[in-house]
Amino acid sequence: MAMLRRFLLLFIIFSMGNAAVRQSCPSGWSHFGQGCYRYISEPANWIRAARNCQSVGSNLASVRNKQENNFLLSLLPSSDTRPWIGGHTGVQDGQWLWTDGTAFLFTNWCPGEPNNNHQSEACLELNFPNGNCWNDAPCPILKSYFCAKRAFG
Ligand SMILES: [Ca+2]
Repeated sequence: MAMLRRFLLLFIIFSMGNAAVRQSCPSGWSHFGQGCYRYISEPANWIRAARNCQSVGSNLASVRNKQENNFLLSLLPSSDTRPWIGGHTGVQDGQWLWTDGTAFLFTNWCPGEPNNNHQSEACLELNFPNGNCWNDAPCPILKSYFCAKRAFG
């Protein structure tokens, strides 16, 4: 009976351990709020970056508030790194969407942006210089990027 009790106790502890793991993120991903985030340093154009994120069960990161924006900035290897995130206006000029389908509500545009310079800027880069703010940039440019997916549990 004591043996059985010990076994049950171990089983419960083990189960709780698993539950705790389920709340977090896979190895190599950083946890914030309900999400897991990964900075990919290998440069890619925006569409390739989006597809690379999809290939590992994620999307290019969406940014829903200032805290999430600051969290992504904190993961950058240097203050002048300007990665892609999931915002795009590829369907209709000026109509911004996130690749993960969430509503495009919060914005952190730099002054004068998005300017769709030369009518060729349909993708969103984080951390434009002099303000750590957002800029619309040409999608074919090769950049590092952020993937994001929901945390387990
Ligand atoms: Ca721009």
